[in-house]
Amino acid sequence: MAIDRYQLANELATLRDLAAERWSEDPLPVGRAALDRLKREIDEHDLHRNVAELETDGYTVLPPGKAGPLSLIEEIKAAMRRLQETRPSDALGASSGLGATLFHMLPEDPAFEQALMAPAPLVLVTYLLGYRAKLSQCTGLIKDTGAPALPIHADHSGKFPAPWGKLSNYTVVTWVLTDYTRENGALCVWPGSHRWGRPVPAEMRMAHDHEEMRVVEVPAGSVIAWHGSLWHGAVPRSADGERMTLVLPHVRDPIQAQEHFWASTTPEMIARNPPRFATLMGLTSAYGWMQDGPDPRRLAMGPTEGSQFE
Ligand SMILES: O=C(O)CCC(=O)C(=O)O
Repeated sequence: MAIDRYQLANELATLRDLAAERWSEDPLPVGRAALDRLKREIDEHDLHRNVAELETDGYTVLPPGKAGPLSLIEEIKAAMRRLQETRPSDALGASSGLGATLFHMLPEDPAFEQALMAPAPLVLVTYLLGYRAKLSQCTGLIKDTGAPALPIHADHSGKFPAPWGKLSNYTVVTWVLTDYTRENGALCVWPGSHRWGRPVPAEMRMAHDHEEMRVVEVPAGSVIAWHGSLWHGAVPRSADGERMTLVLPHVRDPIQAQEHFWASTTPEMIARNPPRFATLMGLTSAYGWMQDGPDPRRLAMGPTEGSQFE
């Protein structure tokens, strides 16, 4: 059965019209205005230390309660458990080091929208990727006892040719849903490695015990964000029970998102979220037209080359 391209273009145009209406309530800034608004938001959410850590270490941690209430953590976990019962979650196989994977969870429960729109992590996304950042994945990871180490890698690998420039083009926001400890199979990072702008060499991929690697031991409810060039992985899980994580990678506007969020966004989702939600879904991006061609309104919503924060 072929997709009806005229119907698809019409449905997409309807969603984009709604996105444009919401945009007009709070147009995303360009140039100096982008920098000024970002500074205000960093002040408002008291994120100066986190922004400094993104520069020096390439990652930062928001403590429990800063990104969202602990009740939201419980809602996210419950939604993931429901999905795990109804969906295959072994697409990548147990040996991948990612555990059971639940892809494209966003349209399945409003708790994921709340995590995506949580103001403090979103300021960190803006700092790394600009106001026009799009969501690239909404993925759940569930690791049980015996889950192997996740090899050390940088998220820019396999996406952008190296050497990488200093800007992040892909940034992960990770919601830690169960305590991260070494035994629980926590994330591990090589602080400062994002400044090298190069992939992890093959001989370092299993160097989880290297003296420069830091195991990120943080309690449930923490949120971790990192630069796309940061070398990171996860240590194996030896403890009983499960490690649960919500992973929200984002990309800069002209970069292809990994999941088709425009295809699963509903008018209700656009209506119940702040205007920026539609931008995160890719619905205000200039590109991705069909036979209707480029829309001058969406071209006008793009950056002006004035600032990396646009
Ligand atoms: O939490 C993990 O196991 C690591 C996830 C990861 O490497 C990533 O999201 O890029």
